[in-house]
Amino acid sequence: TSAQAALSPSAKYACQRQSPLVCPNQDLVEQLAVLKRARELDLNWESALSYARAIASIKAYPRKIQSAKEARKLAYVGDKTELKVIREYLKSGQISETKSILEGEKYRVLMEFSSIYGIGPMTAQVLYARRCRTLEDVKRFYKDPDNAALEIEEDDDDEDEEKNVRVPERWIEVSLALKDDLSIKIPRREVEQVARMVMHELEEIQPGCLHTIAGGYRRGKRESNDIDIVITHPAADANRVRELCQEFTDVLSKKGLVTHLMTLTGQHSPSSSPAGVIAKAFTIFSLPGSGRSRRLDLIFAVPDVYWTAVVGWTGSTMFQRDLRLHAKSKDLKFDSSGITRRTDESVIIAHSEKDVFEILGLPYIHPTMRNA
Ligand code: 8DG
Ligand code: MN
Ligand code: MN
Repeated sequence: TSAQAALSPSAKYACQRQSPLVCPNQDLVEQLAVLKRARELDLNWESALSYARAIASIKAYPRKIQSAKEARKLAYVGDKTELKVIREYLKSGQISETKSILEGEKYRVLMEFSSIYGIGPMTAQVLYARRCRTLEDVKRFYKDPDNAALEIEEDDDDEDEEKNVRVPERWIEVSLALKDDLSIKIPRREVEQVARMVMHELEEIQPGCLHTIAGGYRRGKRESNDIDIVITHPAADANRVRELCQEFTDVLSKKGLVTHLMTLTGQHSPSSSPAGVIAKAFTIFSLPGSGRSRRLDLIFAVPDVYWTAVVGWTGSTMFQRDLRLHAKSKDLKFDSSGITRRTDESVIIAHSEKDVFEILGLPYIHPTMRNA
């Protein structure tokens, strides 16, 4: 089919390429990722995106790159800037700018600040400009009421859904307080354990729910930063989905399993999803016994958008970004809350994950190959 033919390492969109977790050019990719991150932290989005595209393209390339000529053939690698550093890497095994960035103080400080949930590059820059250099400085900064009106954003580029969501300052306080726990990555076994416990609790208030553990876990990452679970119930409408989300987080809170509720959307947030077909709870979950705090994202979806939600929340961010762009090129609109025709806004329902790809005219790509 034409969709199959489009599946190639040099295809335009990341959602048309197989991107393994670890690729033959992994070291190059990691050195380029430092440049990308540094551009993000400098608020140079255009350059960051350009590196992100080059990185995603290299991730899908199935052989070790031997020459600049070979690299130039890849989508988004032909640009002068990228090609120059790749040439340097191929010659010396090292990108000198990457090395100097990693040795500098500013990058290290901004990386640490932006690792706090709720602190994005913009806020990290403000904190740095206000002479914060350690997390202790940041804590002190937020305790001072004169500093209260900081511009705060989530480190998240989910363009369509989350545009208007501001992260409240108390998240940052919570994240700072729990920083030691939250910075410990979550092994797969524990992701599964938390999901089992969560679904067991859910069964008590609403039997018959279906779920998929999404996020990096589903892409095969051995350790995750948080746990993302997409949930539906065959008979739930939009109202019931919102209700369930609310009810369930209440129950988990009462039982002490959820210690903090960072945000609950889908209530009266018009930006979240058009018909309120998705409700989200970003929480902090405390695993009994271990006592360790973990970030847990619960996404409740009506059955009609369950599979688009699963695809959306499986990521990666770049894979999802290109799903949207690819859909747009076909006059469709894709996001976690569904697929619609741009011409008449009619809704197209996907009945499986494969269906999502088929509707978008894409070859199916296994979750472990979506690490663009
Ligand atoms: P990890 O850092 O959690 O280990 O990796 P991840 O699982 O890939 O990242 P994530 O921040 O948990 O996001 C998972 C995917 O969910 C990501 O590719 C984008 C997608 N996503 C949505 N909507 C939203 C949203 O509102 N916020 C966030 N953070 N991600 C969203 O579809
Ligand atoms: Mn995740
Ligand atoms: Mn998440």
